[in-house]
Amino acid sequence: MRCALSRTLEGAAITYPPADFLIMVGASQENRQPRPGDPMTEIDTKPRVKVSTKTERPRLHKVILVNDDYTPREFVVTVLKAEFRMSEDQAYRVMMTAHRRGACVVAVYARDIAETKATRATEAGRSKGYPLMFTTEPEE
Ligand code: TYC
Repeated sequence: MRCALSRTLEGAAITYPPADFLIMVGASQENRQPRPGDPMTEIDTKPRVKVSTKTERPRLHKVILVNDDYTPREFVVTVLKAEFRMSEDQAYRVMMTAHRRGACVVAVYARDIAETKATRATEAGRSKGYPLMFTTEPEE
C-alpha cells in the first residue's frame, strides 16, 4: 500500500491514507492466522496436472516400388539388389509383386534413410532413361 505525506492548508502534516486505517489493515487482515471459512483458505492451490515425460519414437517410413510399363524386369531386380541389399530371390519377388499389383513395399527405415534410398534407386533408373519410381510414406 502506498502512503503519502502531505500538508493541510493550515500547514499541519497528515498521512494518507489515515494512520488508523493502516493499523486496521495490518492487524486484522494480513497478520492473523488463517481460519477455515476464510475465502482463500478453501482454495486448493496444489497443481493436479501430471507432466508426461514420454517421448514418442519417430515413425518409420516405407519405401515403395511403383510399377511401370517400360523398365525391364531384370533392371528392377538389379536396382533392388544394389540399393536394398536383397538377394536375387527376394528382389525378384518384390519386383513381381509390384508388377502384378501396381506397387510393393520394399523395406522400412528411419525417414531420412528411406528418402535417400528411394531417391538413389529412382535416380538409377532415370540415368538409364527408365521411368522407374520409388516413393516413401510414413508407417501408421
Ligand atoms: N512392368 C515392368 C515390365 O513389365 C517391370 C516392372 C516391375 C517395372 C516392377 C517396374 O516396379 C516395377 N517390364
